[in-house]
Amino acid sequence: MEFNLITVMGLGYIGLPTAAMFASRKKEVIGVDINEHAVNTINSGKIHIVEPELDMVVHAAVTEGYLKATTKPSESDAFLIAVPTPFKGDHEPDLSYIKAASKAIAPALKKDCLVILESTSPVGTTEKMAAWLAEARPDLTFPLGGDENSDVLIAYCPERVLPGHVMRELIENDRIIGGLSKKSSTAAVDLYKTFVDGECIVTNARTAEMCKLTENSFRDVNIAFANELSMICDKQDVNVWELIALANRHPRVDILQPGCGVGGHCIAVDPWFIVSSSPEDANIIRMAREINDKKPKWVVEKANEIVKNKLIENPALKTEDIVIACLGLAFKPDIDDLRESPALMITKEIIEKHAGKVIIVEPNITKLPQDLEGKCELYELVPALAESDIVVLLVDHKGFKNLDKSMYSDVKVLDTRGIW
Ligand code: SAJ
Repeated sequence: MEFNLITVMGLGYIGLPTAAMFASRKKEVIGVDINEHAVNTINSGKIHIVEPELDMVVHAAVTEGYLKATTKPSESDAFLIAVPTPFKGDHEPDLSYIKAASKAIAPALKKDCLVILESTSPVGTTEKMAAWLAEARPDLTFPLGGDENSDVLIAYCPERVLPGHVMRELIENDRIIGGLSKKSSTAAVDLYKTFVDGECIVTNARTAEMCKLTENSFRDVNIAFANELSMICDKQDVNVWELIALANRHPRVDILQPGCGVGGHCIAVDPWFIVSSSPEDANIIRMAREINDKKPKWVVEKANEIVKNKLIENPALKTEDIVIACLGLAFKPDIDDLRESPALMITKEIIEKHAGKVIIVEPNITKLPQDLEGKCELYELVPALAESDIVVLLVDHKGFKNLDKSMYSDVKVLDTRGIW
């Protein structure tokens, strides 16, 4: 099938790169977002998020007239929904953004158009979306129950790109495509082949939904294993990083790296979608979430212990004399994204608990987040190491690696990433 006019609902970390990618292949693309600031920024050829190479591709697409942003969808050959699916207070998935996007596109649907859901979703969401669309458009037929002759085609195709490498991974990664009918899957493959060099593998929608949740849960469980090991090894006086490097020499062992916790909008969220739909059976998956969520508290306690030990070693010292430097605020290395960052959580806790000065080093930002202003100071690495008594290394940013040991020989180090 040929798709010349494509609408992308949601212009965030996934929607905007995807829209730009179609536009770079000379497809006419309409990007829709409820955030007017994002819409205006994109229409001026700029971007409102940080992702390497995205700015160039968006600028070219807008300048050449292939990409336009707006707040309301209109008729299209294909609609892609890439809106957030957060969870609510009780870890239940919040599908309200998908429902709102479905309602918004319903009036613009026409015979033979294709609707694709890309948002990470609990199993059964694509069927729900089809039912919402069917309710809004009784004049059209939908592939509910696998109808191969439906007017509208519907498929689920999860995004699986790694922040920081989105533009490359969008092209290279394989895609899992789960149509509600075979015809829907074939149409979705045709659409993605516009820019995807990886394989487009067809399955049903429920399996595709579960596949995305499984990928991120797999990583979460594996990180939890490493984090649990790190806490065990701390008590047993074993260097966990040496241990993991040695165990990984076994041909069938491949342990991930412990850290200060698991952050971001994906790995720390998606496993809960499995837990909330199968609470009786999803034991390892739930426990992994709990272990990874516990790790930041463990780091704060360790930092506290170091302060206490310093005071015992030197009774003349007062808590307020001790300077703590927190290295890294981002949720992972070499990005500026502080959303759901365990490093940020830990830093805030340390600031709250510690009576002395707290210094922050985060080379990827130029200004402290508003709620930290006045409570701590943003430093460059070298003066931070010179001024502090305790260093809590939270993120393995490039700039923190391969330092000369003499730079931190006088400070007590809590290295949560094992790079020092
Ligand atoms: N982390 C560790 N130890 C490790 C690896 C990661 O502590 O060995 C931590 C990171 O520091 C970070 C968190 O885990 O706080 C998540 O980082 P990440 O790089 O593992 O993943 P994300 O959240 O940036 O992207 C993930 C990817 N999923 C998988 O690798 C299975 C990406 O491919 C998905 O597209 C993305 O989630 C998503 O959007 O779902």
